[in-house]
Amino acid sequence: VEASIPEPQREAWKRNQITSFTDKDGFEKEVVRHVETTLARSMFNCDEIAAYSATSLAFRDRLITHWNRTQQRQTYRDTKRVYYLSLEFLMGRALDNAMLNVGLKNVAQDGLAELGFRIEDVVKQEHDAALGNGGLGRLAACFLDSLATLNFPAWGYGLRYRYGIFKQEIIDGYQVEVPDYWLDFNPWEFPRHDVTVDIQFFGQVNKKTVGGKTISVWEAGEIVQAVAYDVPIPGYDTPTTNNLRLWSSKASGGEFDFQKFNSGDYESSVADQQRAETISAVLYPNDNLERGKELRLKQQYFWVAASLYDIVRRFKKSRRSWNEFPDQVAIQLNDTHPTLAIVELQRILVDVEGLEWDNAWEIVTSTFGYTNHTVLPEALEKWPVGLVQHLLPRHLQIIYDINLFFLQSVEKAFPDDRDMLRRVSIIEESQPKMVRMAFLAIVGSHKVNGVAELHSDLIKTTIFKDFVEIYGPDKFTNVTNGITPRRWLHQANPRLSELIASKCGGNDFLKDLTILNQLEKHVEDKQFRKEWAEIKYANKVRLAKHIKDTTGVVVNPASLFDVQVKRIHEYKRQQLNIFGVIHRYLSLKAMTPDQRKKQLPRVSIFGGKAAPGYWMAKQIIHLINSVGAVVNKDEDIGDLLKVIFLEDYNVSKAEMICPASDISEHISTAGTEASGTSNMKFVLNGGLIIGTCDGANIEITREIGESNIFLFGNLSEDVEDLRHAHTYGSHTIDSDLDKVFNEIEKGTFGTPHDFSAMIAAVRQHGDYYLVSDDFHSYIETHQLVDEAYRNQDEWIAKCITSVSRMGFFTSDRCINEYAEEIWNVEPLVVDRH
Ligand code: Z15
Repeated sequence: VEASIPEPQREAWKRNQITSFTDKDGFEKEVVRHVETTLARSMFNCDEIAAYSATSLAFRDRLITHWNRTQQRQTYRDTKRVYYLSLEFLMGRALDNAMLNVGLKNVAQDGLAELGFRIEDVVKQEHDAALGNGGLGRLAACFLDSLATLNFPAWGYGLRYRYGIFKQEIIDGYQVEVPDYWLDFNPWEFPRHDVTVDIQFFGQVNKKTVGGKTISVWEAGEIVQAVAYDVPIPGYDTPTTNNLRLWSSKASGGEFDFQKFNSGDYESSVADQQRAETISAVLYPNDNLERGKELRLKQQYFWVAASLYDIVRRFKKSRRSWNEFPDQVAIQLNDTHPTLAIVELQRILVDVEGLEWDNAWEIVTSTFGYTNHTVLPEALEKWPVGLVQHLLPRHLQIIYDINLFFLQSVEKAFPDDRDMLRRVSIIEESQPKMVRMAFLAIVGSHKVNGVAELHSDLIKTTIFKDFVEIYGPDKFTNVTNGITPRRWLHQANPRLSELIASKCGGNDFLKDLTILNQLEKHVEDKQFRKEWAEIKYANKVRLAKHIKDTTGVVVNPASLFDVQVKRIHEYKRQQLNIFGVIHRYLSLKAMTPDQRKKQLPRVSIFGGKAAPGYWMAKQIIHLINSVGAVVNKDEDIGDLLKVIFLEDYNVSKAEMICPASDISEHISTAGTEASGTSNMKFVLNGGLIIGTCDGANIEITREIGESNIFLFGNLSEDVEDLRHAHTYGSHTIDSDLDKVFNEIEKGTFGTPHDFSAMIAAVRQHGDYYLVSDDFHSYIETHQLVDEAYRNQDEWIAKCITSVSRMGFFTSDRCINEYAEEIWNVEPLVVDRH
């Protein structure tokens, strides 16, 4: 690597190489230096925020030297790289993670203590980086952690939103959205004002003849500049530090359009600037829903075009032939949001680089892989042809050509099936015509994967059935999701991690999670069970304190903590949960005081954001809060039932909540939740699950054993028939659920009219999510949970056994599967310095 520096200067550079701190004294020096110089404050004026900032800067400096070495090594070796394109990266906090991954948290803890700070308080000063909605964005963040930990040469590419997912406040029981301005001070990013790309929009396509060849030239109507911001991603216990590159938009040609400015058109030059900055201003707050807004399409193209320009520029440095592109570059599309990358690469190769169409297309399809994350029809992206034509005129032409060649090949293979062409066409012949992005992603990729076994089977037999016939089954594969045990066990639950390490021969399990299976031989160890139970209890005490501080409600940590935290969505069925809670409340109310004394106390904990435009989801939040308001002050009930809605659920709250759960709810209508990943987080933290046979719940059951999970409800294969029966047969509602509805309608939980739509969805509108069909089984299964929890010793044994069998669900395993089956890339280990 050093050979790239000219001989005469090499010695001076080497002599002055930065050495990062390794001990407490070195760390303290760095903190004090940053407080005094970078932050221009003094020791008399250093509060917790300054201590957080200086600590972060000290670690950032350290990461960036590792980052430099990692990048140099990757460039020098010129191996194949992976590019993970995702519109969302739900990173959470960086400092705690950086300290643990680098292995210097203890050093920082001691150093901060000497300087007068508690590390827990310092860490809490950090604002979550919340550039994502839910599971999809958090998966991308876990993947970055695993890619770095496993030493893969990999980059993430995303958008640097000025506003991430909104902050949720609960006012009078309703969700209120507050903007999340998080960039005030962010020590974790490096602006690269020298890494910019001009991105064009609108305009028209002209034909030009160059050397007897006709080429298409896209003349821009608007140009916006993309500026790179780099976020270092440290691997755990390795010097590898990868890069997440986020693009920010600004007006091209400096602050203003000087021509307009000088000619006196000040207002319009300011307006141009604002229009440019709007592109990366805000994350769309919908999870599992696409609304087809022009600005969203602009975001997608802006990000994809800047990323591809960057990737191609890097490839060109190695002066290889274009046919080697897929040997050097693997691009993974996280859902269909970056699908335009397929079209953009084809455009670059054909229009700019002058390759023949077929040659270019071979390169393109060998480069891309596409991950599907949902079968919900409302989440599948479709863009009106007219909008694409207007914004990206050349891309629409290319899409039409891709479709033409694709349909010609289909016609050849299936000459008698006219309807097949209509069904698989990338262009839906509707009014207006639409571009089907998932179909474009399939046609332009060499592999398509789902995110859990059931989900991967479902896409093959339902939404992508025809494509399995066309391409054969091998193009479609499964990579079951996973989570990083570094953040979700070691960081979130340090005491449990330490206890596990003491039984598993140290911290190696954090890099090879299958080592957890060594816990199983200790299940019978009484002392071990006791320590395990104590840790769970302490985690519950911490959550109880948070509940008291944020809601004023006092909960008893000895109660069973029953948790459902995730985005609020009808398919995830928080309504089933709250109806179940009401059923429990009514049962308790109907008991004599003596009977009540025998009941198990429970705390039902909810959390999650509703998309601002999702009215029904907001009604569900309101019902949960309304039930809480009644139940929590009912003196007949006392500790037997509390209902809590935790405000502003996010990654850092999840890190506190997961370790404190006894049972968590993953109760989506069968066939609707592609995978789910919080199910894995809860089990890994020693909690059990109540869930449906859906997504990764099925594989969790296979791994941990049926006796360690509470499954209920109808199966995915029966859903269609049940829905049909609701609509065309006579639809009778479960009698217990009917009583719940009647109670709501009596006004027990406030103005009944507020909740009439939720009830009508079940009674009158076909109960699409099968709430009534699954209600009885749900209630019965909760009774089994109560009974099981009474036997604490057995319960703890189930928890330990489950954790010991969770090795499969590390995102390290996923990344290795992607690397082998889809990307064909190998790790590149960087020397330790
Ligand atoms: C999202 O968070 C998920 C899928 C989507 O299509 C969109 Cl737009 C957002 C989630 C799935 O709902 C969840 O089941 C899965 O675990 C997660 O993606 C990661 O694959």
